[in-house]
Amino acid sequence: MCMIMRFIALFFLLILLQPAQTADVFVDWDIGYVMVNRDGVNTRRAIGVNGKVPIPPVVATIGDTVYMNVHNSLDKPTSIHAHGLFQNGTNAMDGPAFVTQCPIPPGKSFTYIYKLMQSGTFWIHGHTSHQNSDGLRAVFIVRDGHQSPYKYKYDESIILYFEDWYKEEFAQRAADTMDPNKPFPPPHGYGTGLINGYNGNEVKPIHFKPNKTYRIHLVNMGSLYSVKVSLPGHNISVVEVDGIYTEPLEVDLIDIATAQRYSILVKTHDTADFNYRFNITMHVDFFPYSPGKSPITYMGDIIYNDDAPFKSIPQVNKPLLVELNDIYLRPLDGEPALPVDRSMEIVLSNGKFSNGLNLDMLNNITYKESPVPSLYTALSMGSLAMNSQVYGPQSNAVVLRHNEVTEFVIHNPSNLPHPFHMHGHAFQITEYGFSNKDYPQSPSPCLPPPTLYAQGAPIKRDTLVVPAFRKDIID
Ligand SMILES: [Cu+2]
Repeated sequence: MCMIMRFIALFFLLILLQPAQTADVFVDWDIGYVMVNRDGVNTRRAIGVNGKVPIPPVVATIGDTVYMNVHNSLDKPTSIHAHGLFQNGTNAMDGPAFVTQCPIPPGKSFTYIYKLMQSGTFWIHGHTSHQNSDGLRAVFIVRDGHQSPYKYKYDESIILYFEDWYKEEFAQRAADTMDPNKPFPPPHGYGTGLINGYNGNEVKPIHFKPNKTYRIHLVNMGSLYSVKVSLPGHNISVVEVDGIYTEPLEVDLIDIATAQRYSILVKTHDTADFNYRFNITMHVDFFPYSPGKSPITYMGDIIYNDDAPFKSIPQVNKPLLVELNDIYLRPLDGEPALPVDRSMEIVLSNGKFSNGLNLDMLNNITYKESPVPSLYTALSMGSLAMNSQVYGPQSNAVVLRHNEVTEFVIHNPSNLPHPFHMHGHAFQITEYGFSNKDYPQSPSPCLPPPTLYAQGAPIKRDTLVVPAFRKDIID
């Protein structure tokens, strides 16, 4: 081979050895009604994509640009939100109707375009009229690129996602819940758990090879139920929450509220001598205890070897379950608690309105969509954009300044736990304690639980649960 040919060969070899370049990812979603039987009992109308429910996960890589073309084949407006993405610089692609865009009318299309600047576990769902609850939801995994700072190694990854499913469509369930003349919770409120899209009673096994490390993406896409996940006989190490990498935290059980996500690493046993089981318990704290309805426990198989017996894990040897709590998690980047520029209180309450409905309120306002998307108001009002009044009396707007650190003290003086989610941000969770706000349902004076403070770097995430009668402080 002459010298020039060698150069050419070397040149081609170098091109082949280049790390994978970022790419364009095209996703086509035709949103329409589908008749499905998801709970094994009832066939009902659901909202699916390209004629399907469940909707297959979307997988991309950090640095990719997503072109998500959405066509609306429903008879009502729709829009799509990628939950957990900051959309920094692409705010108009976030998806909530009348906040960042007008919804997509029936028969029309819209293309969401954004570059993926984060990696981890997310989900994509309808953000108009709670269409997510009727099936319009899919897991969204953003893989790390070659330049990933991620220090944990794993051999393979698995997705486990959870949904709740009901006989009635969401609109019916919401009307019953808001009707003060109907019992709460509504008698038909108990749902069926779905695991990886299918009835939890028929959950497919997880296949493990010996001596490997698996990353399991856990996603709760449900609308009411929290999900407790455990893999008895295996150690669980949490390494990611809501797209934020964490210092590894060993736990026995993870309780995942609606819209929350986790990645866990599981090291498998050295040999394939035994098979195991995993447990998924779905629960809603405000439903009266009724085993088999709430909580509902589903059991799945962990198969190492089709011919091996199942290993029973004796309860006596089991140490006290360590339930995961945000306050014990640390972000991998070690960012300390930010110095606070200003503090605001958010108080949750519930009231009966002149329209006869029972509605929840934040700071005594029940949210109503503005006629104009708030983002458009912000972009068209000039200096008045800093005045919260211009966003409409019931949009309950709070105007934040760029790069200012705002502390939110979120009070939940009600008797129901509530998840809170913030679009476009991951917030630090710095304190967690008993709310001193008056509320008719506050428990009779007894010793309140101690206040917990984050030690060192507080965890950052985009969805947290404020338990009943508690407050959380986030920055
Ligand atoms: Cu979101």
